[in-house]
Formats: sequence, structure tokens, C-alpha cells
Amino acid sequence: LLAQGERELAVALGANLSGPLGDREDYIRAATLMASDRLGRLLRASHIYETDPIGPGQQRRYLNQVLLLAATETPEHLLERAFEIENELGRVREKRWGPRTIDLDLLLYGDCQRSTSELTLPHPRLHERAFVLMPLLELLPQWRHPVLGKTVRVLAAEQGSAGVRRFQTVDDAPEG
Ligand code: A4P
Ligand code: MG
Repeated sequence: LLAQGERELAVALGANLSGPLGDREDYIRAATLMASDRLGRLLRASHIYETDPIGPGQQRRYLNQVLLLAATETPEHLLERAFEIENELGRVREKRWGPRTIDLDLLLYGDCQRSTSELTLPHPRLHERAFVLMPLLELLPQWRHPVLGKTVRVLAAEQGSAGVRRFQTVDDAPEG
């Protein structure tokens, strides 16, 4: 539930490189902790998915996850904090859509709309990407895209789930 002044913020995490901190899953988990600490109050996290890479050249598969947070700051401020987390987790920007230890994208922030060169909300490619829509479907199936007028459920159904599968983590192990 949201307190007064809070809005729902959905953040997409993506990782397809190992680094000094560990493997893809370690980066996803570190980013989740840092986002819950600095972007807002963690409401729910989707499962982690392993996804076929979209983009140029040969790349390893990604791990993708979406977090739902309750946030209060301006979207510009939240983007800045997301960049800080990426930098602290050793993200080096080489080429667009290239491999990375961690990518944090702001998917949506309540019904907030932006379209500047720095920040577009909702995220401009949210509706095209199964690796975002499948995890988002777990969290906000009824959320309606303010520009397209369609719910996540409809957008996810249109995109399908090709190239996106649940990633087995230790948390998924059956209890003994
Ligand atoms: N920017 C504008 N709006 C936003 C927003 N809502 N959230 C600007 C975050 N950033 C936003 O991002 C480029 C610029 O987008 C930023 O400077 C910011 O001001 P970036 O993270 O530097 O570059 P990028 O991630 O390489 O590019 P971009 O455009 O964010 O790419 P996407 O669309 O995020 O794609 N395949 C799989 N399977 N899984 C993935 O997660 N990710 C990408 C990146 C490609 N292929 C993938 C995945
Ligand atoms: Mg990005």
C-alpha cells in the first residue's frame, strides 16, 4: 500500500557480464539492495528471468528482473540515483545496447510522463520488450500505459514470451 506522497515506481534491472563483484545474479541482487535503499521502499520484486539478448553482435544471455518500489522523489532525481548505482556497480558505457554488468531503467512512475533527451517516462521501449513485460506482468498486470492506453496484461500478450524464461535461483529450491 502507498503512503501519502508516494508513487509506484517500477525499475528494470538487466545484467549480462561478470565483474569483480561476481556473476550476473550477484549484480542483480546487489542492485536490488541498493535500489531498495536509495530509490524507494521495496514493495515487491518479480522473479528473475534469463533472456535472449536484444542488440548488436554476440552477447551472453541477460538476467532481467523488475522491482516495484514506493518512491517520493522527482523522476529526474531518481534517474540520477539510478546512474549512481550503475556506476558503483562498475558499469562502463561502451556501446549502446552493449554488454553491461548492470543496467537500471525507470519503467514507469505512477502516471508520470516525461519526454526529454535525458528521461522518457514511461520507458520508450517498455511495450516492445518481452524481457520487461513478463516480469512487469507479475507486479502490475492492470497498470495502463498512459500513451498507448493498454494494460500491461494486453501489452505482454501482444509481445509474447519468446526468449524469456524463469531463472532458477536458490530461493526457488523446494523446501525440505
Ligand atoms: N533514458 C531515457 N529515459 C530513461 C528511463 N526511463 N530510464 C536515457 C533510464 N534511462 C533513460 O541509457 C541511455 C540513456 O537513456 C541514458 O543516458 C538516460 O538518460 P543507457 O543505460 O546508458 O544505455 P543502454 O541501456 O545501452 O540503452 P537504452 O536505450 O537504455 O537501452 P535499453 O532499451 O535499456 O536496452 N536484451 C535483454 N535480453 N535484456 C536486457 O536487459 N537491455 C538492453 C538495453 C539491450 N538488450 C537487452 C537488454
Ligand atoms: Mg539503460
